[in-house]
Order: sequence, then C-alpha cells, then structure tokens
Amino acid sequence: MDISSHNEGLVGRHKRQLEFLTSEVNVPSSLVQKLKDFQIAIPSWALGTGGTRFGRFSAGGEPRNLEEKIADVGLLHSLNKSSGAISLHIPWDIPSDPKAIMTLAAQHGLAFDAVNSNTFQDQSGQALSYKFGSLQHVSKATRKQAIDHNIDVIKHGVSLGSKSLTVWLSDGSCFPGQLNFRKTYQRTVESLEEIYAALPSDWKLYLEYKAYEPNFYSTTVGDWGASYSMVNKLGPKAYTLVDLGHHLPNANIEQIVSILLMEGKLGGFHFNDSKYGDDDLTAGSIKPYQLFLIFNELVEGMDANGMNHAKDLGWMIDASHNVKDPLEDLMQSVEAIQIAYAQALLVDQKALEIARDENDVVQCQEILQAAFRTDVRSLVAQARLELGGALDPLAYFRHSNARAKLIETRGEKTQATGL
Ligand code: PSV
Ligand code: MN
Repeated sequence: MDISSHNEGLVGRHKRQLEFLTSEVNVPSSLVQKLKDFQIAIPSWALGTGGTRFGRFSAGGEPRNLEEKIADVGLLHSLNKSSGAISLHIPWDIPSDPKAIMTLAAQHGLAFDAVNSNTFQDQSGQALSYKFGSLQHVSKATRKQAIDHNIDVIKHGVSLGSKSLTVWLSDGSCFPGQLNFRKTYQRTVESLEEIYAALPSDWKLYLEYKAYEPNFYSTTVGDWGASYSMVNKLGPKAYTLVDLGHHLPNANIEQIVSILLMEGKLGGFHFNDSKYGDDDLTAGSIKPYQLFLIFNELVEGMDANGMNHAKDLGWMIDASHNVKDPLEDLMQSVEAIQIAYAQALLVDQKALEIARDENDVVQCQEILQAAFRTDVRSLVAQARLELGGALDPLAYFRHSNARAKLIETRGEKTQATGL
C-alpha cells in the first residue's frame, strides 16, 4: 500500500477530528503552515539501537554505513515530512565521497544539519589520549590534537553544506583536587577560541553543556552558566545548546531557555526525555508538560525577538534506544515535539500577559493548561497530509513491514556506528 492509499483510508476520520478541534478552539490561521515549516534534524547515531554499558540489542536491519543511515532518515522523512535533515557525528560518519553523499541526501529531500565533533572517545591510531580531557587537557599537544579534530569536522561539514558545529565535551574530573577549575576553564576557552577562528563566516558554533557523565565530580562545561560565559567570550557566532537530558534533576529548563533566548545566546536543542539523568528517552515520553512549557517560552521569546521559528534555532533530536525500534522511536519523538510546539502556538499570550499583570495566578495556570490539554494531533496530521506525508506514520511503517524489509536487505545482526 502506498502513502496516498493509506491516507485515503484515514482521511474521513481525520477531517472529523480536525473539524471538531477547530470548532472548539481558536486555532491561529498560520499554525498549520508553521508546523509544515518546522523541521527537526535526526542524528546519524540514533538510527541504531542505543546500548547501555551492560549491553546492546540490535533491532535488526540497522544501517551499516552512512548511505544506509541517510536512507533511514529519508524513509522517516517520507512518512512525517518533518525530518528533513541529518546531523553527522565525526568520526562515526565520515563521508568518503561528500558529493555523492550530498546527491543521495538530496534525493531523499535531506539537508545536513550541525556536524558534531567527538573528543570524548579515543579513536584507533590516535596519538594522544583524551582520558584526562581534550580541550581542557594539561598538555598543549593533546589540546592541539582536539582543536585540529574540530577544525577537521568543520571541513567535513563545509563539504556537505552544514552551517554549524556542535561541540560537546566530556572534559571534567572524577575526584576533588584533580583539576584547577580556573586554569581548566581558561585552557578550554583558549582551545575553543582556536576552533572559533576556523569557523566560516556563515557558520555557528553550538557549545553543549552537561551536568555529569562520564565525569562524576566536575564537568568543565557543566551547566548553562559555564556555556553561556564561554560563548560570550568567543563572539557572535557562538551559542549555547540545550540538551534536555543534561540537567540536574528538577532543573527549570524553560527558565534557562527563556534567559538564553533573551540574551540572544540560545543556539538550539537536543530533544529527548529523562526520568533520572541523561536517559536519552523518547521526547515527551516522561515529562510532556515540561516540553510544552519549554515550547511556550520558545514561541513567546522568539516572537518577542522577531525570530523565524523554523530557521533561527537548531532543532535536533538526541536520543537512542535499547528496547524500541529506532525509527519508530524517532517517529514518536518528532510527533511529540510537534505536539508541544502546536500547543504552545495555541497559548493565548495576550490573555496570559493580562492575567500576569493582575497577579491572577489561577488564570495563568488555566490559560497554559487549556492549551496543553488540547488534543492537537489532528493539526499535526493535517500538516503532514498537506506535505504529502502519512496521516499515521507509525501505522504505515508497521503495515508496510518496513523493518522486516530492512532486515531482509541488511541482515539481522547489523550494528550502526555510535555509542
Ligand atoms: C552527550 O551526552 C551527547 O548529548 C552529545 O550531544 C553527544 O554528541 C551525543 O550525546 C552522542 O553521544
Ligand atoms: Mn546531546
């Protein structure tokens, strides 16, 4: 069955749901177009089953190379029409023939999002180890090796048309006394300055922070304060990147987002969800209200700054799964992000502002929760329908036996590169 026959079977019910919603709720006329414009990049490392340190269980048919990863994202994009970009991790996914890879991606309607450097693992044949850090390292030679790697990643990105570099550092320490925090910070900034200097003029550098893991006493770029102070030193092309799983428990991420946005230093997102730490669970699977509140700050803040929702920030998923089919999981994440975005677009910002000015706390909550409790799935489906995607991507994926077909061509025991 092709996508249009799949849609034919579902469109009657879909239209009824959409009509009911629009008769009940004031849906801004621009909302569906905004959903259509909103693309969420897929990381090349999320297409295989994520492991834990205890084991890894292949979903079967995992992509064996970059070409197959692009095919997987292409399949996803053909169903949801909202995953039109792929983000590569170097050296897990070095393009051997960038032109051919770009052509292949274009055939699937995909662009290349941020490229990601990796100085958190030692690669085979690498001269100096990152066991005690990379850009922060006490040895100048090790720092230089890590700087050169980042510059190399930029070059790979340029060859594919990427426009941003994401730097996530596992650098830090495991025990008190191991590091001089001040000198460590300064060395890291100096290293980042050299990378920043190699950035093409139309590129952005995203500096991602994370509270802990793999270091368990201190992380050098451990929170938004560290990242923010560093990107401010670097210059106008440097921004902070928020990965939802990288905060200490109960952190008010929406407030962090609001402040970074106000300061013009929010670069983008790695979406995922978590219960305990950097769990890399499906976006919206644990704390959907938090995801909505983040989008509420984003919509309000981006509109206040006159920003383009779709283009001015980097939107990406960063999740990987031990128990789910990676493609099904990505479909769920994309849909959860779109739902949170659509709900945030429904918030009556004017009424909220009035309620705030009147200190009407109850009304503030009513306004937010009215939007959050609205079932906007038919709006998201309408955006997909208008773009030629599937009304129910997950059902289509299952009915078309897509995973079984991938297993048939690629094999049962394949394992994608990544963590
Ligand atoms: C680190 O936990 C992180 O969030 C960074 O974005 C990495 O690039 C990615 O996960 C993959 O390990
Ligand atoms: Mn991340």
